[in-house]
Amino acid sequence: RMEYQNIILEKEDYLAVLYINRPRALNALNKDTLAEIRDAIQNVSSDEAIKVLIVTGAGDKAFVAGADIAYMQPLSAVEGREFSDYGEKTFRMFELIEKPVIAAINGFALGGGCELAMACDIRLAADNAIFGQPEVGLGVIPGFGGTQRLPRLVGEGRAKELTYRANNINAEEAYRIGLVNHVYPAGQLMEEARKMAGEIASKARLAVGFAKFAIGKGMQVDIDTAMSIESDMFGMCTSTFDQKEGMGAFLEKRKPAFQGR
Ligand code: CO8
Repeated sequence: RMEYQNIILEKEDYLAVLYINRPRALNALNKDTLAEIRDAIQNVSSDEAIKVLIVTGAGDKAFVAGADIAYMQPLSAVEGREFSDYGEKTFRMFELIEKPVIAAINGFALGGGCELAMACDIRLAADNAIFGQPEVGLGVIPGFGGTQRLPRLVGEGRAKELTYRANNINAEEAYRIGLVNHVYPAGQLMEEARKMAGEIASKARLAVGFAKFAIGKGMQVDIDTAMSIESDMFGMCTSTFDQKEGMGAFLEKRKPAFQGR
């Protein structure tokens, strides 16, 4: 098992919490941190007990203040392309694991930090969170998926304005434009994230995963292909114990006892 220097992975019961843990650099992402994040996602993915993953930043100031500028400054073209690709593929893993990922955004979510949050399924923000894509002010563009996920989340016009102006926005504005699902007082953020994780974990685990798969794949393809992905996943659900149990419990007017199979 990999020894983590830049992240912390905690597990309690059905929940895993991944802390990006470089508070000295406001949790900025360098290559080692990305490598550890990959390892943690693989760990969570293969751990059957874990039903939900929460991603947050260590300390009380930052979620993630971006990719590490000191690391990127001297990069060559080949190295820059490779670092962008490495980060993109790392964040894509959050979308590909068949378990919900909740970002608990507890401060600065800038550049690569905003991009990390956007790769999660659900975004919850502390009221002091700050979002932005400052890249063009540094002579680069968002390179960890931001040029693609931001327009998908908030629409092309708003994504272009945020990207070209490179201005920061607060949690309230992020909520208004649909970048985050909810805003909570900073002191309550983790409690609310855990509450949501608990609600999700009480449902049929495989159905939640199949729903994530159907939404994720379906959003990338034409509507007819998307519908057939949905019916395939619906068929997968009817192959599970939990579907017989869930519908059986309804018909028998009792609470379901899901087993996650
Ligand atoms: N990279 C490296 N170090 C950082 C970063 C960062 N992104 N952000 C903060 N730090 C460091 C600071 O250098 C400082 O270190 P030190 O104490 O050694 O001087 C420490 O963290 C604390 O930061 P500040 O003293 O600046 O704290 P403030 O409270 O004054 O300011 C801010 C907080 C406003 C968040 C400020 O730190 C800041 O503006 N940070 C940079 C934000 C930024 O521009 N992020 C985007 C980076 S670009 C990016 O993410 C591209 C992603 C795509 C990559 C594609 C691959 C090629």
